[in-house]
Amino acid sequence: MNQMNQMNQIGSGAKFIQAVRSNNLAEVAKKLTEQHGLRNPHLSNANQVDALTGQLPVDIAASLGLTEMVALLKRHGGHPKTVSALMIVDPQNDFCEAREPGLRKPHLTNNPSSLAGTLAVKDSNSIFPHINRLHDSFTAKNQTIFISQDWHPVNHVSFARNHIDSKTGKPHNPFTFNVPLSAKLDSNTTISFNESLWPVHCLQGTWGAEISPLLKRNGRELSIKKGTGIGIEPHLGNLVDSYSAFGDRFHGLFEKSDLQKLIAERGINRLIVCGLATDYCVGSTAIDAKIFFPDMDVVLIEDCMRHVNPEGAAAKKATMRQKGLVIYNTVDEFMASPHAN
Ligand code: VGL
Ligand code: ZN
Repeated sequence: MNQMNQMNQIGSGAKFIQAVRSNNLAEVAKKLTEQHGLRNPHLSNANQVDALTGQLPVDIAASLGLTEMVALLKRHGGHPKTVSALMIVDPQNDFCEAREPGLRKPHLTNNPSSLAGTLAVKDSNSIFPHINRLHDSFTAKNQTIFISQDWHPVNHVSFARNHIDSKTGKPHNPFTFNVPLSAKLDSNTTISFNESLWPVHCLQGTWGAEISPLLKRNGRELSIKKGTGIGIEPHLGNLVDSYSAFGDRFHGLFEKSDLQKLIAERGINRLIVCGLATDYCVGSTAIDAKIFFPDMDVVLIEDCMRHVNPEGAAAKKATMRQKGLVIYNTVDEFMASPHAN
C-alpha cells in the first residue's frame, strides 16, 4: 500500500488527536490494526504509542498525529484521559479543635462549636476553607468526592484504655506510641506489630465521629467507613487499626473498605488526598493508593492537611515523595499545576 492510500484510510492527524482527546483510543487502535496490520494496537499510554509509531515511516507517523499523540499522553501523566477524584480523609469533629472558646465537657454545654475533639489535631480547622475550594471545583466538574470516617466500636484496638500496661497493671495512657502487640491468627501463625494507642475517638454514631460542619457538602460524596471492626473474626477481636481509607495496615487482610473497588469501577487515575492527619490516615491512604494502583497520580496539598507529630509528618512526606507522590504547598499552586485539570 502506498503512503497516500495509508493516509486516506486512516484519516488526518487532527482526527487522531480528537480521538485521543475523547478517549477513543480503542477505535484508533482497531483501525490501525484492521487497515494496516499493525501488531501493537494498545494505545493506552505514551510508551505504547511510541512503539506503534516505530512501526510506521517517520513522516507517516507524524502526519497521522502519532507524534503529537505521544506528547499529549505524556502531558497527561501517561493516561489518555484523566479521571480525578478528591479523597477527604477523616474530617471529623474528634480530630478538630473547638471553633469557639468555651466549655469543653460535652455534658456542660449544648453549644457544639465550643467542643474540642478528643484527638484534636493542632490548627485542624484552618484546612477547611482550602478543602472547600477543592470541593467546589470537584463539584462543578461532577468529579467523585470521597469522604472517609474513622468509625470505631468501644472495644477498638486503638484505644489506650483497652490495653493493660504490663509494667503498671493499669490501662495504657493515651498517646503512647510503638506499643508492641501480637495476634494469633491460628495455631501456627502469630503476627506482631506496633500500635499507637489513642484516647477514645470517633465512636460510631457519636458527635465526635460526625463530619465537621466546616466542610462543604453536596450530598453526592461517597462515604468510606474504616476501623469499624466489621469483618474481623470475633475470636480475633478488634485486632488491627485501619489508618488507610483502603483498609488495615496489612492491606485489607482483616478489614477492607469499598474504596479500591469504587476507584477501579470509576476508572479513577488521579487522587487528590487531603484531611486529617498527615502522619496517620492521610499519609497511609495516599501511600496505599499508589500500592493498590501503581499508575495513579497521587497528589497532596500542605494547606489541606495537618499532622499529629511534626517528625512523623516529615518522615511520612519523605516516604511519599520517594514513592513518586506529589505534594503542593497551596491550593493556588495545585490549581495552576498540570494536576488540576
Ligand atoms: C487517626 C489516629 C487514630 C487519623 C485515626 O485519622 O489520622 N489518627 N485514628
Ligand atoms: Zn482512629
